[in-house]
Amino acid sequence: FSQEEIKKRTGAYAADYVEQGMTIGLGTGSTVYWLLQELGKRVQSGLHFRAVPTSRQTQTLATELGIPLADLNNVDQLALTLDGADEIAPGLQLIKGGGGALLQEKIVAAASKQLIIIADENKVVNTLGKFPLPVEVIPFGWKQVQKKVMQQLGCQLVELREKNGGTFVSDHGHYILDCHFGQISDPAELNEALHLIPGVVETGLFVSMADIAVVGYADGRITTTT
Ligand code: DER
Repeated sequence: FSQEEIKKRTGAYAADYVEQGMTIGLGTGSTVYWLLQELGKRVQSGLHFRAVPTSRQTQTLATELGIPLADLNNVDQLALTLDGADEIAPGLQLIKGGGGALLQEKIVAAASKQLIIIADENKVVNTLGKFPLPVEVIPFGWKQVQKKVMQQLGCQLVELREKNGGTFVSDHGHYILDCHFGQISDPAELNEALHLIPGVVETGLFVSMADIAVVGYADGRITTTT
């Protein structure tokens, strides 16, 4: 199967986690895109649930598909959140944020009883860090954060994310620094160190947050890891 077909199969497979009457979190990205397509079909066939989106992109797509939305401030706890990831390491430690939605994704994930990650096999790694770690920062003085990540945390390359020839701005008006650590041996420690830098809003390190990873493979297998 092609990567897109793997994403489609994995996204559709994960729709089974959504049960009648649930209020859930809906992630962001190209794998979640296919989950949404499947959930849209099931809504047409009578499945009732409500969803808190993790980005404007997901909110728009969910609305187009007839998926009822909920405001996180009207919810005590979400039954589960289904979301993608950029890297999945042992212990289900994650790097997320490739799609630029990490802040809202982490808030929604933290409000959920369960975080279920859906991904293709390319996301599974032994150690985090080959994928540049997204760090969401306030625009004011972002170069100070860049300098500290390089000088204090020893990151060789820290790039301000660009989009369509300009600086990328997140749904919440922030910038993203993509930090090329190469290898992150202690995600928890790095996450804490980053949060101590004034101007850092959130990081793409989802440490001990995921409960299940649903991974699709080119040979057609779909595995579920807890
Ligand atoms: O930004 C994110 O964390 C998204 O979940 C995204 O990176 C997932 O990647 P995908 O588009 O390959 O599913």
